[in-house]
Amino acid sequence: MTATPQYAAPPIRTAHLLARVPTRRRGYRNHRAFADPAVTRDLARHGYHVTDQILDAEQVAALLDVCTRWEALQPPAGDSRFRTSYAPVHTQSALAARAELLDLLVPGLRPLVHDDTTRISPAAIQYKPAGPDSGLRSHQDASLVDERSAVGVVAWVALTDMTAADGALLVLPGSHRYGAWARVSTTTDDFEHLRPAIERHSRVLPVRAGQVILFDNALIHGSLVNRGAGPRIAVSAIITPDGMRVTIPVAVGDGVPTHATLRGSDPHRPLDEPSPPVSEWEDLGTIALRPLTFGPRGLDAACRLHARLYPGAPGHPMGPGDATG
Ligand SMILES: O=C(O)CCC(=O)C(=O)O
Repeated sequence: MTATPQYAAPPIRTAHLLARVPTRRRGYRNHRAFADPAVTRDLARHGYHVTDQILDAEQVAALLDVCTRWEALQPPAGDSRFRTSYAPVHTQSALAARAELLDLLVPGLRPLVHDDTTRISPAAIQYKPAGPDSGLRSHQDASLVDERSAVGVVAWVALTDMTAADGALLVLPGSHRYGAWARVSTTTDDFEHLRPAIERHSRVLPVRAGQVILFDNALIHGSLVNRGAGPRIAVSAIITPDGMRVTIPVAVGDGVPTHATLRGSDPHRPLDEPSPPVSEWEDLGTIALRPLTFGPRGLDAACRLHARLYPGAPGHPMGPGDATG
């Protein structure tokens, strides 16, 4: 028998979701990050924004070359599971890829942001082979900043054209509003019992190579099985307020985490120096995580309320052949 986790913080219930749907995240007012006000408006409203073409064909080709060389260095895989250079991040090939993303991707994304207020850090290659295991279940990424007053945004850049059939990104509009709780990095099955509700309300985001999807770090997201003929390839970067340290909660103990150690990066570390492993970042103390006790009906109600208050979320619903796994 497994012990019941002892949480030290009150649970997140349906009432939290419903109260948060109409509440704007303060970070979008506190930080002037994006050059185009439509980007901030969509991020604040829905939790994501799909840009027009940002990278040109030459930039896309150069980044594809980085991804292809990284992939060739990976141990052979016997399945079609999603692969990222983020984990493990300290291999030689991941460090080399990160350095190249810094040179090639970060300058390409600069036109999107106000340079004087915003830091863009290279993150990872997101490589999805074609095949039945390639879906990525909906999840949240670890929080990167204190989301009560700030926002962290992922810039996810398509390097191949993609429709639902090629493993496009899937996002749950509005989930960044009620989902801004302290989160550890995990793609465990926290949301498995919510999957039908998540997928009913999620939007598929088809894009062409060179387009960028900006999404709030709290957004519930995943990606579809790649039913195409070749790999679906993307790269990502992290956008945070300049001068603000990145803070990542790292789970304490085994099993379902109830607490996390908050680890803080050095905000003055130059971007061209590789970051040490998160376990070596400054220990900022222990924080309590909150159990998620809402069920599919609560999530369903929050999604319906969001759609009523903020209609027109970009993207289209999942089709009958689309799956995350
Ligand atoms: O590239 C994908 O398919 C998923 C990306 C993702 O989940 C992430 O960047 O956190």
